[in-house]
Amino acid sequence: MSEAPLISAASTIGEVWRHPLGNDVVSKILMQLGRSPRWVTNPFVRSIRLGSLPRLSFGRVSESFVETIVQLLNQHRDIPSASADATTPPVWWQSAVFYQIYPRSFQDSNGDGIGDIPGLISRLDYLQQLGVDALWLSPIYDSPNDDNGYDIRDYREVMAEFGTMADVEHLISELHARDMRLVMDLVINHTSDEHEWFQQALADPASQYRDYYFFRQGTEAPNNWASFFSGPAWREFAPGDWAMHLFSAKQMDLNWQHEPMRAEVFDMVRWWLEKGIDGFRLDVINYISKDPALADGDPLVGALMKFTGVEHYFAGPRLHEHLRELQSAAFEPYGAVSIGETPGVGPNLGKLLTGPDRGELDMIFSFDHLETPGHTRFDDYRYDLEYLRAWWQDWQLDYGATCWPTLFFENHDNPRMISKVNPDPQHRSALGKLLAVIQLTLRGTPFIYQGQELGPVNVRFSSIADLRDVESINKFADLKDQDMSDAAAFKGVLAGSRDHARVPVAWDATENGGFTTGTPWIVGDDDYLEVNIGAAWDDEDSVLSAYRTLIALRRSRPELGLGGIQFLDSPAGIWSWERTLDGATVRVDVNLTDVARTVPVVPGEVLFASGVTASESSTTATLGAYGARVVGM
Ligand code: TEU
Ligand code: CA
Repeated sequence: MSEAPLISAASTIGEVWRHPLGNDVVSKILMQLGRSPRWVTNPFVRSIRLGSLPRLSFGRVSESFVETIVQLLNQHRDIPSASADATTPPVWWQSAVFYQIYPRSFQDSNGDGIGDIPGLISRLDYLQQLGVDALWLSPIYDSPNDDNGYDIRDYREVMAEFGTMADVEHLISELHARDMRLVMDLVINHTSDEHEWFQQALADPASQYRDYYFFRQGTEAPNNWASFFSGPAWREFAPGDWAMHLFSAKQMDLNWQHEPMRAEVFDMVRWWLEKGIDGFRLDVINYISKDPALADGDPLVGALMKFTGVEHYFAGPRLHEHLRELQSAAFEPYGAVSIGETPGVGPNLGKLLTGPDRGELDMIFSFDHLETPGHTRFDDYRYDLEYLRAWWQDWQLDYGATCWPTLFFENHDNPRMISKVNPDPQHRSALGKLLAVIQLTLRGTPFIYQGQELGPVNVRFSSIADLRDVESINKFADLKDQDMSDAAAFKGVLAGSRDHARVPVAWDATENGGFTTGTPWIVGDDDYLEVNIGAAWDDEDSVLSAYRTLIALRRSRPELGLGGIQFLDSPAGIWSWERTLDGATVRVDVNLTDVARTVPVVPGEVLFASGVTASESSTTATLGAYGARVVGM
């Protein structure tokens, strides 16, 4: 593996731009600022030396910022390999279609208003008939549910509300009996503060478990890092005794520098893989290596990235080492798939995490396509699909040349995509089908989030009392502390609340959408009366039927799975590509806008069409607002 030149204060911005991680970091900063790369690639700026930035910026760029960038880039000097290992045989997860289950809201079986494993098992026939190949199951381990299971109290016990270990083993066998697979969620960046390890560390400062976490002593927090869920990333458990939590105050970060902790994690992973599950999605896995100095976060980086301190852990010094150890100690022996959730990771670091020659992860979820430049999830704005085109086309051709992309618009952490693009109800169905076509015909592995197949929209929550998510509730309290009114604080949370995706799945038009006979743990609105799986299943024109058709197409047309991809020149607002394998070609044309546009008629069999009408001339067709067409050539 060749290495990028060492970076120093004497390095120019141009040299940083040519550094793999440097390019990712500068691109991310430009994206946050909503600026073009020309801002840094022009001859003047690219010749500026890092060490001159504090002076040229009149101190806005600090010396510590320069030191942090230099250190970060020199910790990741590997240059991603430019050639895919063509001999790598295709693996199941490349052509599979995944479906993410948030079990708390999928199907309740015992009337307590909380989804559970038996309820999920009762819906496996539906998932098999929809055509999905594998499930990603959000955490089901014992947890106090401060963050709905992402705060694990016991990795080897099943959360009581979800059922028993026997239920989980039954789920595994039922899935395998249907030739489907199970990927579970693994949260090993942190545990609940109620985990035995943490409790022992609290009870006895001389405990062996003390070094499993980041405990520090002092009269104030050890540094200025911010939590993703508001407030500082440190909690004072006893006077002068602090522990780190990047997320909620009950999610305590594990110290991956400590080998005995790593060994226990690897043992637990093997224990689950021994039960026959097929792999894991790894929660915020790029955060596990913290810069040992735990230095203060740079104020400018904190302002840009919204979370002070993130530069000291989003890609820490031993990240690759830890991932290789996890892979070789736990995943490789079982041939298990590893899917990293990697917030903030760009294409070049992504290649270093998933390159076939790296031995670290198989796939990653990067999130930079989910918000357009200059926006955060909590901004109420209209998402321009032209940005999706630019960002994903680049990832498909650059990252995708040697690594295997993931394709998703939604998950349990994000509001519904249709509402971000265009909340006008007249476009809901067309937009739902458009997103399905994009997600299921680009190159990579699609991850459909539960309910997405209905063409869902955000929930008409009316007040903070309707919300359950710790991130939303903490953010509301934060805004209230800034003297906002309840209404203004709620407005500041609503657009980005993760609860839009966490209301129960709408199975039918009966009470609670058939999710529960009890009182749901979270209540959505009455959208389920019109839009639900039972009604949509029998409606050939529904978004669900589009998903079912397109998933079946991926099976009948291998070029949509492992095939190559070529993007075609197309008129404004139209995005076109071809997928090819062994001489077979599928062409896709989509209209990214809410106005009708013409596309050329192409010879072949129309495999899917949404909003397509013939036009006067025999050589062109019309794609209506958010229309889409898939042709087998
Ligand atoms: O999410 C981490 C993550 O990237 C998002 O939570 C994001 O950081 C957050 O919404 C702030 O914008 C994973 C899980 O998917 C999420 O559900 C958990 O809350 C989080 O980690 C902590 O485990
Ligand atoms: Ca239940």
